[in-house]
Amino acid sequence: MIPTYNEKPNLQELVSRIDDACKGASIDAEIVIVDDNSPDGTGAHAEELGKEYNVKVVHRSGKLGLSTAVMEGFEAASGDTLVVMDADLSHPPEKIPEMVRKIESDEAQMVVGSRYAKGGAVENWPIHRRIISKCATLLARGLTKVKDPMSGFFALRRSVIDGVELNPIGYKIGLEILVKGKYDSAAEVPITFADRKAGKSKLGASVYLKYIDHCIRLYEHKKPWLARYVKFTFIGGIGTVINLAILWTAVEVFFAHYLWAAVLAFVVADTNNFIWNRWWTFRSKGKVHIQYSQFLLVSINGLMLNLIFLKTIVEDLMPALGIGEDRASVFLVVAQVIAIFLVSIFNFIANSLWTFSDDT
Ligand SMILES: Nc1nc2c(ncn2[C@@H]2O[C@H](COP(=O)(O)OP(=O)(O)OP(=O)(O)O)[C@@H](O)[C@H]2O)c(=O)[nH]1
Ligand SMILES: [Mg+2]
Repeated sequence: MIPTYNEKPNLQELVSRIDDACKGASIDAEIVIVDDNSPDGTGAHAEELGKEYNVKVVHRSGKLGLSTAVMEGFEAASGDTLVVMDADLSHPPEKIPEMVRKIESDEAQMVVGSRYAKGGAVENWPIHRRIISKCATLLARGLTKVKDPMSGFFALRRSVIDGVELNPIGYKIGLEILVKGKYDSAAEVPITFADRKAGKSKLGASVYLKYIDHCIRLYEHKKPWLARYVKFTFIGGIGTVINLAILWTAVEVFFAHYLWAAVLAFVVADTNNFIWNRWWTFRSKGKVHIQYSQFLLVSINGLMLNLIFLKTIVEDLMPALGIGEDRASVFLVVAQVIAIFLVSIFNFIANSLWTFSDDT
């Protein structure tokens, strides 16, 4: 299964190396090329190669993305063991037999051609690309034990994706299958990843952002509560900064009473939290005004706890400890941070179970 977009200069070598490797290992391979109407004529060239090799070409109308190309290739392929690789000669076709053997002996149902397994390597990558790749791999750590989950070179038994809903927005379909697929064990075969032989890279900044978004969604799929709690806390953290900034400004600059300042800080920060949590944390599509009321109500209860806590600190604890005016505002801020932390746990549980319950 090879997705292609403007890969004409690489195709002849790729197909003949796959053919050699498979014939050498007595593997009866069908090469499926999914081309997105490449302007350089990759599609027609692939058809041409079909005269000499066992190549099936799927033509799509335009550049519809890597993941959906792979998914269409799965449908078009007739075999039971599927191998996905890039067309740019980054992935050594000579490793295909080893990967297929692991699947067919049932040692594993998913096999990744791995740059980061023992014996794997990357050739000629500039330092910034190595760092980006390592960071991206780190981000996927909690999703799978595979050391190179971002690899675009992988093999699987068809049953792994049978009935599994794959999200085509993801750029890294291999990672998606590792997370959602049905398999008992995944194995890695070390590969030396060569830089693309010819043609232009399709990597850009938006690809990285899409990857981060994809990872977050996969975490949500795998550990929904943990993922939502982390997002809720992250937004809460930003809300806390907003809250503290307003509290401080109101008290220090406008000489407001600290309780009124806390109320103002609460309303602004809470509205901000609501918007982000509804749209991002809970991806909710419920009725906005009802949810906003519920969210506020939850938060007001939280605020009650917050104010009782602050009042106790300021009016009982501080005089008892003999803390004077000079250190009062520092103490107040510390107390507020602790209060917000406790309240955030209460808020998360209440909003999950009540405000956004029908969407989660
Ligand atoms: N059909 C199809 N293939 C695509 C599309 N985008 C990328 N590809 C192919 O997917 C494979 C991987 O893309 P690459 O551009 O090599 O991405 P990369 O390996 O992350 O980055 P570079 O090797 O630096 O270019 C190649 O075979 C591309 O031709 C697409 O939108 N549609
Ligand atoms: Mg590549």
